[in-house]
Amino acid sequence: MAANPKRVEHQVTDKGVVPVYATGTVEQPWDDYTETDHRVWATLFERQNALLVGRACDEFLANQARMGMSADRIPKFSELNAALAETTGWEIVGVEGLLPELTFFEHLANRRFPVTWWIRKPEELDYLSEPDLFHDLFGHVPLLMEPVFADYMQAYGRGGVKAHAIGPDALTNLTRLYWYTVEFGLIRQADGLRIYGAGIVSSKGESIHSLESAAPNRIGFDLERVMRTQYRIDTYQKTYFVIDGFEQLMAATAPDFTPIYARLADQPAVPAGEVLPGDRVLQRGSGEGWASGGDV
Ligand code: HBI
Ligand code: FE
Repeated sequence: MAANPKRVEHQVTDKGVVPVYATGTVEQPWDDYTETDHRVWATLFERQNALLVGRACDEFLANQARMGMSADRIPKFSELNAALAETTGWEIVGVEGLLPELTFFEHLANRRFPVTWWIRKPEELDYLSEPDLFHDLFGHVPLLMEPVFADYMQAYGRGGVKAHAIGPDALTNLTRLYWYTVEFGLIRQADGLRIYGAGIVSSKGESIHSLESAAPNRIGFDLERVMRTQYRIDTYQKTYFVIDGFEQLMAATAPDFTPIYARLADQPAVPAGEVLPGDRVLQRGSGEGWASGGDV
């Protein structure tokens, strides 16, 4: 059994004490995965794909198939890297788990996506405290085959390196953008709303909740609104932001963020469940089941 890596240190952040792993990359120990590891992958893969037809955006499912991901076995990073190399030039690198922010940004800025090498245990199927192989590989990697989204991810990494030099408030603004797009973003297709966020597509409950529940707000994407908005790390999101296409997301985030950070510094953060007068409201949530405290 591929044991979970030893945690090398912990970082005190505004989200509490989080484990921070070594910053190095590791080879995927594919031969060490056990039948249990492969069965966890197969169970999650089959369950999610059954849910995601009609819920995930077209690009997600098409690229998952195109790169040859299946339920049979945990995919080999080397095989997926061959598909990525000939489409968008992205590369999967194995890591122990969460990386220091700057290290993470530097990988993205160089078209490297860090994927945790170990997969959750059978008893952790539905909840995990940190990203594992299934979240990273199943959730994040297929869209790295989509050229415009691949460009967005690299631009995000470059922005992260710059934000890291500016200071913690800029980093907070930028992390919110990552959270409400890369992790929990929704996209409008001709045939309706679909999911593109990795945190949603890798979660059984949130794949349904994000599109079909009356509880959350669904609001049209606006860059500065998103960068001001707090989010949830322990429950479903209270608000989902909707883009009209990956081109819109890329265009919206093309300008230099420095003046935006300066403008946002004078504005209060927006609580996760709030609706503002200028919002393009697709659904004003009922708020049913919302936890009162805990926005970060
Ligand atoms: N490290 N391996 C890994 N994966 C992530 O998604 C990740 C990270 N470190 C920091 C981080 N994400 C977030 O804080 C980003 O918003 C930077
Ligand atoms: Fe993620």
